[in-house]
Amino acid sequence: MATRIAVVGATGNVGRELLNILDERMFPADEVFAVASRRSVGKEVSYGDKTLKCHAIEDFDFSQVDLVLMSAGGAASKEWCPKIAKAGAITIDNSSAWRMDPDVPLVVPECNGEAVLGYEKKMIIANPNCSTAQLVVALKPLHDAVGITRVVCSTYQSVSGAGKDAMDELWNQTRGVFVNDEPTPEIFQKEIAFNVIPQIDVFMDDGFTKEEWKMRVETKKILDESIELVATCVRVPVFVGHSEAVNVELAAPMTAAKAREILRESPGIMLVDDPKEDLYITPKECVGDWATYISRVRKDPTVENGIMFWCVSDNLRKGAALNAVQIAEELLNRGVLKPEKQPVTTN
Ligand code: 11C
Repeated sequence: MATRIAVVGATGNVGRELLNILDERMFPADEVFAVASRRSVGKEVSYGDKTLKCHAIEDFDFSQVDLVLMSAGGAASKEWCPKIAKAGAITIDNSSAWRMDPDVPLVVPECNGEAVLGYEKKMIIANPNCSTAQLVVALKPLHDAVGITRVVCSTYQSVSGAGKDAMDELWNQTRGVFVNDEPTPEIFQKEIAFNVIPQIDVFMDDGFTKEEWKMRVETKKILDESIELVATCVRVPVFVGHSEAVNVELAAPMTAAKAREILRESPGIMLVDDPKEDLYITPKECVGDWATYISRVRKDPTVENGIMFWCVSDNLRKGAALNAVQIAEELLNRGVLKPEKQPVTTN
């Protein structure tokens, strides 16, 4: 297969990042198309120094591409991924629609890159939820070293995870507080400006939210079914960047210094950890970046083999668009995709 790509959902938060990251990482695409809903037809989006005009998904001929990077919501993914497969292209899907399908690999390249080869069954590869992606990058090296038995995670998730309208809601409510004209919540269940909301997605029968359930089942599918995980997911008034406070129980003892050494050497991770110098990372500092930042690594003295840390990443990048492009790179490195055009070389 060549490397002709369609980015579906090209006008959304993640779609725009997909185009930025394809360009930044110099992905050897033979051709790139921007695809969106009918109301976005003719809208322009940037791809490096080029401008692409959006095509309507209903009118787009998917047989002219090899790879689709899809970020248009679960309903669109459910409907379109099988049609795209019939047209002969692989979809890397950002929604939750296919993640737990046993015939669809769920991939974070730092953890299970080889799983991309399972694309063949349905021609779909799923991208995990943003809060899962950064967490498994951090957990993988500790699990490889001594085994993880249990994880307790509290998240502090930015509003961009809920889309562009959610970012506008935070902006308008914040402004509204100062001019005494606060709009009522529409996207979030409660006011998000100057507040935190312990609900992301719907509540399930056991009292957990769907976001908390996703973190549990997706971590198991990507890393190891034996890992137990509970999460409390909280929305905070931050535009971009998800943060997580993570408690890990290990199968064998490990010092905080050893955990730092392992994490420092591991792919996808930047360790920034010197509390005496106030060195730790906040969401504002990770925006536009590729890394999963880890800070405040310490021993949990309340359990036998416990390690705690703080983990921050750009949810639109590692949590979505960057991970999707890394999956495409895995397909390239494993020979599933082969660019037709020769890269331009200059002497
Ligand atoms: C949020 N994590 O921050 C969600 C967004 O399953 O892909 C991503 C939802 C998903 O609101």
